[in-house]
Amino acid sequence: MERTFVMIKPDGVARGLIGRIVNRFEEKGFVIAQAQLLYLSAEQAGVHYAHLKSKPFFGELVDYITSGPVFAMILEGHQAVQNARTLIGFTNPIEAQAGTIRGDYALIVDSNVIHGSDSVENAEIEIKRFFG
Ligand code: IDP
Ligand code: MG
Repeated sequence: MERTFVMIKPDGVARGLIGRIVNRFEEKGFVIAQAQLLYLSAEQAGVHYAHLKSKPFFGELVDYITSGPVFAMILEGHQAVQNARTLIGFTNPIEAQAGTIRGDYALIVDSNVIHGSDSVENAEIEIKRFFG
């Protein structure tokens, strides 16, 4: 069964959305294989977002993702990576459709509530990074 890595970001945790977001993944049919509240170090954040290092918002992104605890999960299911990305919605909440997590719970790309791995390969790398 395919696995993916999903993480409710500090804004989602602070707004009390863990239960509602976990519920959506459960209703969709995913199995929650592991879950854990954790803090990202600045170093971990830099590695996780290495593909965005050249962007002008990189510093703010690292500050944001390390600003409080995140709720990290390993989800299992059929084509878990793509199914989770579809449920999460587009990166920019303005483009994310209603019914998706970002479409329903976020207004702005700077704080878009949730992360989901973008490929099977990256999912395995991120699972290793955050769950060892
Ligand atoms: P993804 O999270 O949908 O995979 P990525 O392009 O990998 O999107 O970007 C990672 C994260 O970086 C986004 O979820 C968002 O938190 C942040 N981000 C992306 N683009 C911007 C931007 O233009 N301004 C501020 N933050 C951004
Ligand atoms: Mg990404």
